[in-house]
Amino acid sequence: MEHKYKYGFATRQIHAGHDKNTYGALCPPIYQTSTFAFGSVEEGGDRFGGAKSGFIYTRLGNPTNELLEKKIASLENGEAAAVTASGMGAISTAIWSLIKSGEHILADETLYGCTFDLIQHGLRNFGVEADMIDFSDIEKVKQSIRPNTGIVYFETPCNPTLKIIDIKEVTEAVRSIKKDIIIIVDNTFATPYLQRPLEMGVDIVVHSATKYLNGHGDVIAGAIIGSEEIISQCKKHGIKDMTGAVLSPFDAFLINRGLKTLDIRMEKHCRNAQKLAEFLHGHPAVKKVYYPGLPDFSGHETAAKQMKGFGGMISIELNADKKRTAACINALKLVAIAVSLGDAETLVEHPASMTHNAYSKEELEAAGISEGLVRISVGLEDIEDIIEAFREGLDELI
Ligand code: 4LM
Repeated sequence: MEHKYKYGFATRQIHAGHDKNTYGALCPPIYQTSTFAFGSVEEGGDRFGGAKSGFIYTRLGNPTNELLEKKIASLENGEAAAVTASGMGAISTAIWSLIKSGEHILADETLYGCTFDLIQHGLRNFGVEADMIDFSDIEKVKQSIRPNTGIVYFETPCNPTLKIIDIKEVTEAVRSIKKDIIIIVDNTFATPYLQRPLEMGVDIVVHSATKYLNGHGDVIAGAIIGSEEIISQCKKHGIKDMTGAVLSPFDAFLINRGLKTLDIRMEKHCRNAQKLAEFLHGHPAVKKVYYPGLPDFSGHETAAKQMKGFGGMISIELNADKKRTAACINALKLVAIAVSLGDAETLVEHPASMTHNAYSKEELEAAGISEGLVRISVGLEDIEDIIEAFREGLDELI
């Protein structure tokens, strides 16, 4: 896909979507309103009927949210975007808007736990079939496409194992079997600064904007990016009638503010994560480090090909049983024990019992999520302090 925007990434993350409004405010105002007054009954009818453009009601559209949508669409190099009340709001809106009962979803088996739960358990109640397989096995992907497959869905890097899926390879393989499948990629871990799946042929990118896009840990939000046609369907049908997952304009304002520094935040997340991963790799208490920036990591080459940097997420397995692993994490200084990711603060969590507890024991095993796996969202603190915190904790295990 050609880059159709005039300015570079950093310029767009600051300016895109903002027309400086009537008063010339440098920072866009927050249109914190649920409804919009019409000049007349006829005008209201025209707006509802589509004969006249204009805002109606914030569930159907809002100027603050629209600004953010233009910015995110621009950063992902997409035609349009819809912002939502959460990442799950984005994922469920996209899927509900585009799948029909009797159709089939093919998804990678390593996904954020709630997405896994939605596809593996939730959608089945509505007659949507699902297969969850390992997308790094491209022959298996091809064999698993059925005549009724409507959506192909994956994350890369995957939550929480950082598995890397070759976006171009999967997209081409899927299209070689069936052209009209909608391919959705969750780009939360990478962000558009590091990776732009629409440029590699996918149809839709979804985000938990709660994470790096906002970057400050004070908002729950999501985004869907794709063609005008798809986004219009997600807005006019999905958000408006089905999920109602509309973002608060105040939260849209915060994400717009956070996005202005996305590139420099991601650069530091990547730098810090690389240094921490190298330290952990050499520590005797650590059995395995999952980080795409390590040359011996299985997805390293593909990540180097399709990403601009290796991201801020690391997972590790320790040379310790569950009890000692927990004790080690509990004792860490500076680092918060919390789910979520992409904040300024370094966070650690235990996927098997927290973010991925919707997986059964067998499903965890198939997805490569061991009982001993610990996930780290490397923050923006001084790397020496982050490393020191882990050194202190891990040295206890030797
Ligand atoms: C977590 N993740 O992993 P909302 N897509 C991905 C995610 O990691 C998440 C969502 C969507 C975590 C939350 C507790 C790849 C969430 C869902 O939480 O609905 O904004 O995003 O720690």
